[in-house]
Amino acid sequence: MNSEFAFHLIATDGIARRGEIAMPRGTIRTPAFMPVGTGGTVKAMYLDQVRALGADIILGNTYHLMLRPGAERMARLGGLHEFARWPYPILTDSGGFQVMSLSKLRKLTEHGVTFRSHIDGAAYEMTPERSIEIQGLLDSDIQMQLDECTALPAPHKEVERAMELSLRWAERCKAAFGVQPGKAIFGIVQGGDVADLRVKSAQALSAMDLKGYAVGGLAVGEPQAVMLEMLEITCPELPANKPRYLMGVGTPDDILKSVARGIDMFDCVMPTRAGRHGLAYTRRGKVNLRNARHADDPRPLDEQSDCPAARDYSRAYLHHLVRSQEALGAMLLTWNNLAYYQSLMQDIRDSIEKGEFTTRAAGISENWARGDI
Ligand code: PRF
Repeated sequence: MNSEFAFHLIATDGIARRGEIAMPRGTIRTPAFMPVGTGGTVKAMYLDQVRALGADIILGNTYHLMLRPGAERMARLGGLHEFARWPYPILTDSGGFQVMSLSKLRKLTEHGVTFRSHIDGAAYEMTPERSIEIQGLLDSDIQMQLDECTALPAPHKEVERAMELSLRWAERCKAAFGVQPGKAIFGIVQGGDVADLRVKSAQALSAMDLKGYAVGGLAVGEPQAVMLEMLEITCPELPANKPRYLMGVGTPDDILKSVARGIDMFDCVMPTRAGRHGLAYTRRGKVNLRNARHADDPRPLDEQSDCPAARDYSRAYLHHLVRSQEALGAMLLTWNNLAYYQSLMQDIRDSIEKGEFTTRAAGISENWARGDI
């Protein structure tokens, strides 16, 4: 445990990095996958289970929590850790991305963004200062700057405007955050699919000397090759001694390829959302449990897994639960999927330490390509 936020590298293997972020509420082993706990819950999971799978940190969303139950109420109730019974680190997204994707009647100015709640239509204003204030009321350990993420494809001028605005908002968020040794604020690189804009954004943010950096504005409609090219351009511009977080990514293949390009942290709704839709992630790829071919299959998803959901229940039973829309179906598949993602990250961390990341990544991909058996 550390009284201050401190990142250090334990090993590197090519560009891949194995590190550790020490914080007052716990240590985050990187590369890390952060399960998404949007509204104070990792859907269909007990947080004790999430912890037991090896998650060192979870993600919460400013946008959802400000609307319901409300940031000031959360603060009165002792903050998000106390509210949700998760005493370990929490990273919160700043709200801009969700305002743009979920709310109605948005109006964006230099000052901030006004919008109507997707829940009851009530009017709100989000500014860089308010976003940091809310993340403080939630008692978030790693806070994200307010940014504007441009969906791709987009005109160059539009990508440039949003990137420049995000830089000015980063300065305002940094000022609003002030000095909090045990906590961190991360900047977010924008710049769409334009190499020059990515470089400019990464350099300007690096000069602000924030405690970590996210790469935003990717996995928003562009091909994977474009995302990887942007990482190849962006990561070398970021300081080597600070953590790098790729927001909202991704598939196991995206994660392997992004670690190979220098990314340390990930979050994605994929394992949790897929679990609620009858999809299982396994060493041998994705299995759609809705499919009739599982109706008579007594085999578990993965007899070698440590996770009871993967090891102890038949595919026939999981198929039955999914088809009957039973809550337990979503619970077991989410458990299985998060177990798979956390074991993937453990595998990645171990292989970087051994200097075997490239070979191991190829092996994981090969097992996926071979498919379900
Ligand atoms: N900005 C913020 N949150 C995000 C993104 C972003 O660009 C993305 C893009 N993949 C996911 N979540 N603030």
